[in-house]
Amino acid sequence: MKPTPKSAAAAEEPRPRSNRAVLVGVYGRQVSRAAAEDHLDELERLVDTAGGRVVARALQERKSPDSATYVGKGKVEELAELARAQGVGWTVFDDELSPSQVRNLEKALPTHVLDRPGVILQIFAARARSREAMTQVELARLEYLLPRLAGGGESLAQQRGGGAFRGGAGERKIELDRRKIRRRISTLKEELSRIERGRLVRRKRMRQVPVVALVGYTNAGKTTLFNRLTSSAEFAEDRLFATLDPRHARLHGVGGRAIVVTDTVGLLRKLPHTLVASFRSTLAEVEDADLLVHVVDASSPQADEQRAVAEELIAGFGVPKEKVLLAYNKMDLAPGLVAAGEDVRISAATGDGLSELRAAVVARLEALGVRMPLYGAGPAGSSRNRGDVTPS
Ligand SMILES: Nc1nc2c(ncn2[C@@H]2O[C@H](COP(=O)(O)OP(=O)(O)OP(=O)(O)O)[C@@H](O)[C@H]2O)c(=O)[nH]1
Ligand SMILES: [Mg+2]
Repeated sequence: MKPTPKSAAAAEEPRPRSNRAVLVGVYGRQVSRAAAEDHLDELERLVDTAGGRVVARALQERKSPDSATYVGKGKVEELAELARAQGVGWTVFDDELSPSQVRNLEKALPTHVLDRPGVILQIFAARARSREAMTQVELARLEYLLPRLAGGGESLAQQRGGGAFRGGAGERKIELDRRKIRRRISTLKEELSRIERGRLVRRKRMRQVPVVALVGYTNAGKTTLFNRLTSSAEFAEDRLFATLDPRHARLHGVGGRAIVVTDTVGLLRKLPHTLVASFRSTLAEVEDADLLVHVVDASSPQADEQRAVAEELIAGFGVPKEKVLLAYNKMDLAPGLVAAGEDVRISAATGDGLSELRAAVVARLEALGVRMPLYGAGPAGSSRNRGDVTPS
């Protein structure tokens, strides 16, 4: 796009240090208006989780996103005016922007420019706790950044400081040296495969015990359920991606059978490809599990879509259907829902349905021919650990 005098001016304006954000999406041939609204709702939660404050949303009807500016030149000018009027620091687009779109938008808007994968990367960066997750995040960010470096990409580079919305980080200009970044990427990859090898060794040692992985859309209640099933106190909160590192613990209340439960990172639509690739090893937990409990937030108006997105990702990991048990969670908020067949209705918050879930897990593992060793008559048999399947 040839810069108009107006957009050239925007390029020189200082970009405000503000966490005020405007969300931008498009609808039209492929995406209905209602679906686009839902996606913006989710983007708003993502931005909120990342520390931004959404002050306005713009939905544009187009056959498809504009190749130069995503929304088209006229709309960009409107967005620039809105941003000036409202002191907006960030314009956040609901889809992944191409490097040239980022460049054009940064020229035309007096704000930083961010896209959905960029927001997700920020959240992952802020939440990663283990060395593995931190390495994965850094790798994903650099791989995301690299193709966007050719001129522009300024806002994206600044995200490296972590938590762009939280201010401060945006001020420091980092050196955009492709060669250095490439070198760093290969170092990180080596480091990751070393960490991964260590994990494989540990996993081999645990082999005799079947593993049940809790999977599902972010915020479905996996960690809350994990805590209930294993009596641990992991961090669960009403934010997206509360969990970034899988945890393992013993499943309680299954009559002394040895079963390990693992909590996993939440799934999400439009998950950045770089992230999926880097998190392959974390998600390998999913491929390796003997059984998946797919947790669905039954109270969400988007429950069906979230379930479909998760199912597609799960199928993409190569997991056959028989290995997935569906658990409709938050039934305390959605009492009307009727689950079909072997699906289980639960409330991780109140504990309702958990004994049925435990029984269903054991039954399905048996049906799959998975051996569940019994813990010996060890002294560790507290009544909670040794409780039977039926009453929880
Ligand atoms: N009412 C109700 N709320 C629930 C239930 N289960 C979980 N929640 C709430 O839902 C929110 C998300 O729960 P988490 O357990 O963190 O969800 P998660 O699936 O682990 O989320 P990520 O780790 O972000 O993928 C928290 O505020 C929980 O308290 C439930 O059965 N009923
Ligand atoms: Mg969680």
